[in-house]
Amino acid sequence: MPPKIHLYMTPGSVALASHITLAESGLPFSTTNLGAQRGFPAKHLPLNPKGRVPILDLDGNRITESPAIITTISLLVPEKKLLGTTVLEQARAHEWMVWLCATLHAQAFGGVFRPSRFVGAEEAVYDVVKAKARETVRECFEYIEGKLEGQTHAVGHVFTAVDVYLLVFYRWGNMLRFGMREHFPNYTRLVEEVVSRDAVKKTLEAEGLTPLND
Ligand SMILES: N[C@@H](CCC(=O)N[C@@H](CS)C(=O)NCC(=O)O)C(=O)O
Repeated sequence: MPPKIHLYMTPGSVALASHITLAESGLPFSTTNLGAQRGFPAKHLPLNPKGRVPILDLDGNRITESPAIITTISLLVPEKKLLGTTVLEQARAHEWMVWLCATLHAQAFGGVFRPSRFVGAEEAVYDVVKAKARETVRECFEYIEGKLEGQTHAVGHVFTAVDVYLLVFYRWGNMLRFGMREHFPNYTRLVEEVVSRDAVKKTLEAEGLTPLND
């Protein structure tokens, strides 16, 4: 019997990576939108005391943190090789995911979207924090662009869930007007291929999103 899987998410958030990975897995699952666009609703804190989406419920066990959720889904369908085939590819996939989660998401985008997490109520310096964070986002995009030079995908030469995780931040880059297509052609080529996949199209449609948010 397949596991009972439920994903708590919010459209367009980082939960999109877990949502698409579930769709790619072919496993049956259901979703609930927790409405965390402008902050995690306090009434849902019992689901995740850290106050974040995504949350994966697997047979009654709740799993948080995108890299852990994506790894869990990948382990449920080993034949799909959602995080690569060889030991080295899987190591690279985790290397990417940890960096995307801790540096690009939490540090860089965190500073742009939530400067209060860095300087508390010091509103007078929010713009300074945001400007520095935007610079860090750009540096991260440049790093990604360089890593994708001569590479069809983030890991090896085939699709992995890392490509989907990268799609989330490309869409945010367009939202923040980073000129993604103009400045990051390798990154653009990758995400254009990602959004042509059936599972990705289906998930974007289910979340009510345009593919690249441009
Ligand atoms: N480290 C977590 C971070 C998740 C996260 O920051 N989610 C955001 C949406 S993109 C959220 O729930 N924000 C609610 C809030 O900041 O109050 C992960 O990678 O899953």
